[in-house]
Amino acid sequence: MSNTITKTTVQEATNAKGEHIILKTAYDDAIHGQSKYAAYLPVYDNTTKFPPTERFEFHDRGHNADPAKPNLLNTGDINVKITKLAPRVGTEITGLQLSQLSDAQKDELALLIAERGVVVFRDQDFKDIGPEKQKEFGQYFGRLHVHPVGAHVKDHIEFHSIYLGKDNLYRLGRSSKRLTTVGYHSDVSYEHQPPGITLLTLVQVPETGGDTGWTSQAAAYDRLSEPLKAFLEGLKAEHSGFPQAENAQRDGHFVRRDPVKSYHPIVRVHPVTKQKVLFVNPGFTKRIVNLKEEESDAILKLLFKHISQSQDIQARVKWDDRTVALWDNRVTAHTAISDYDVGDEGEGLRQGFRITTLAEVPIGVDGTESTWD
Ligand SMILES: O=C(O)CCC(=O)C(=O)O
Ligand SMILES: [Fe+2]
Repeated sequence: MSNTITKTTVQEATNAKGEHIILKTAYDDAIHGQSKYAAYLPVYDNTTKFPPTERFEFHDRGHNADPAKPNLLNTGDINVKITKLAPRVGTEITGLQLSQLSDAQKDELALLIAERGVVVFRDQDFKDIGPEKQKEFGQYFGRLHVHPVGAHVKDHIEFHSIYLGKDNLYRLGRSSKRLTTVGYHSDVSYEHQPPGITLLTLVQVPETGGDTGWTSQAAAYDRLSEPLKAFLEGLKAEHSGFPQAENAQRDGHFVRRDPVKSYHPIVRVHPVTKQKVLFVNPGFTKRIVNLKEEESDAILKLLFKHISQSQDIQARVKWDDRTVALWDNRVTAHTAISDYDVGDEGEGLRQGFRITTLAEVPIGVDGTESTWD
């Protein structure tokens, strides 16, 4: 689907370094220009190119945490409430402000996110603390990812803008040829050092709908039979950023970094919890290396169905505009659920932003790392 259903303008602007750029806005300024969160609406820097990402050292903050998490979970504060979203995945916390957490609390949070897959904080002031503090919070957990093609927010290319409204149907367009909007994925898993923790918050939510779903890739692995586990543990799968870049190019979007592919272990070991997880997802995993095409297709189809349809290893979160979700892409896959009618005035507007941190080169059960060409 093309951009004709997105209201765009092209402006002369400067980037964060003060360099001259061409900035494409992807919303109707007449409607949203004055809105409180206009600074988080989708834009595209159509000038700035990024070189390939080079390998870097990653230190997982979860290593620093006291496994009992006394600072986060046992503060003695009666206002803090912690509940499980579902037995196998997800924890919800109220009574703690992300913006005020100490380093010890953030370390314990990193571990909790790894253990529970996703942690949802309610009644947060996070969306109002400003982009610099938001970025600083994200950076605590790892280097920030710049999406190779996605919409960002003005002056902050590390923020991935989430927006679906009548003036920008791009996200909907991507799924209009399919029966469902559900598409489980682990964020940009094609990267050589794919994301650890992603943070997502919404600043405007539809009347109802627009939930997000998570599935536990650790539980997905645990459910497999022992022979299938043993078979998959020796294999790698190709995760590709090429289709995403080709679609973006076809739709007139700027490709700021050349697409990459990685060959990641199918069974990945989390560096802190040592959990084994099934690291394939329908969004980006294309084939199993060394298998014949039909073998690879059949096994991936089985695994994708397992991940997407096993509601007994999933959790679904209903948003409000003071909710922040943080998930570990190494142990979960997730999907937006675009069930609301964006064409309906009362029903349809959803806006937010995502901050994504990069983690280690994935490691398989036998200690071998991912590879790339
Ligand atoms: O909008 C959502 O609910 C999730 C979007 C998503 O997958 C992402 O931002 O990574
Ligand atoms: Fe995502």
